[in-house]
Amino acid sequence: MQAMWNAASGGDASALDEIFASLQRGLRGDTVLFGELWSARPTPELRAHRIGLVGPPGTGKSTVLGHLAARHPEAEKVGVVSVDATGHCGQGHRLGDRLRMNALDLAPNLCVRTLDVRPGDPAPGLFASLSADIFDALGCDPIFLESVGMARAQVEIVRRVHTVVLLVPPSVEDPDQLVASGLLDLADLVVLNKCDLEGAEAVAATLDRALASRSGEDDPRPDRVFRTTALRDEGLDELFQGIRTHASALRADGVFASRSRAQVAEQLKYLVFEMLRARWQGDVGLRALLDECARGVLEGDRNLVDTADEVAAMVTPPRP
Ligand SMILES: Nc1nc2c(ncn2[C@@H]2O[C@H](COP(=O)(O)OP(=O)(O)OP(=O)(O)O)[C@@H](O)[C@H]2O)c(=O)[nH]1
Ligand SMILES: [Mg+2]
Repeated sequence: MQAMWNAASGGDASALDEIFASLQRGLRGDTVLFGELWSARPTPELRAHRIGLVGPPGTGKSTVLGHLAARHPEAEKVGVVSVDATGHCGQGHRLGDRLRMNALDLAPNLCVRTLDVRPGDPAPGLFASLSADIFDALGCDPIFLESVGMARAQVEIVRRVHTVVLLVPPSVEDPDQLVASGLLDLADLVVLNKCDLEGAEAVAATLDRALASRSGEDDPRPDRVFRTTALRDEGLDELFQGIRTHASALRADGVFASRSRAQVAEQLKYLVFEMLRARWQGDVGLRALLDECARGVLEGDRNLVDTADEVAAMVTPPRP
């Protein structure tokens, strides 16, 4: 395990593949392997600034990301986790990685992973945040989580990051509707990309008004939309700085740490539920009890909901 992590730290792509394969097996129930993989991480503490890039397909997220990553010096490793719900990366992760980062050649300091998430997959958000943990352990900072495709992937990402960047295209049908949808409230930074296209400034002005009205005195979120034309690398300096400023503001008032804790708590919650489920499924006594209770429900002697509540109380150890 240790050798695998060391090789991955040195840039060995097949060692990184092995780490991700072990994570996947871990998430499918091989908790022993998962535990070994996690305890062999070279740096167990989680430090990286996690940035979520969300927005409709084709808005320019990958293009923006490429330009932001290029602003980091070569000595700083930048992680990118793409959550792909479109099935584009079904031909192998590395081909998928390149497909999604077509905007720029992959810089040597960029660690990219595309997660192939199919509709019905149980925990895309958990998979994404544990993947970010892997890059964190390999020394990447910052780590971007980019959603591709369906809205669910976006919502999953929002809870796993410190800074949410929402990208909007000028073609957005009705900017007022976007404001009404509540999506703007989820975002820390809002970016209007493709400002070279017609009508961009009018959309930007509507978004500016919405952002000005959402922010209170202590709100670290910028009250103006960032205007970028990623195709020509315009406006990216301001966005790069805006993201840094947001991270500093979060760190200054302790929100960074509380968001980090919330991310780990979310992971823990899922794993605890999964472990309880696995334990209960193998518990012969519980199966017999359920069978007995089912008989009562079937015959009308027991109420379904009250019975579930009683069984839950029986299998949960009393509070100390
Ligand atoms: N006109 C214009 N086109 C842009 C700009 N930025 C990106 N594009 C183009 O928009 C298309 C989509 O860009 P991507 O960066 O792949 O967009 P994305 O949001 O990552 O797309 P998905 O990952 O499929 O959701 C590409 O053809 C880009 O060249 C821009 O500022 N102006
Ligand atoms: Mg993309």
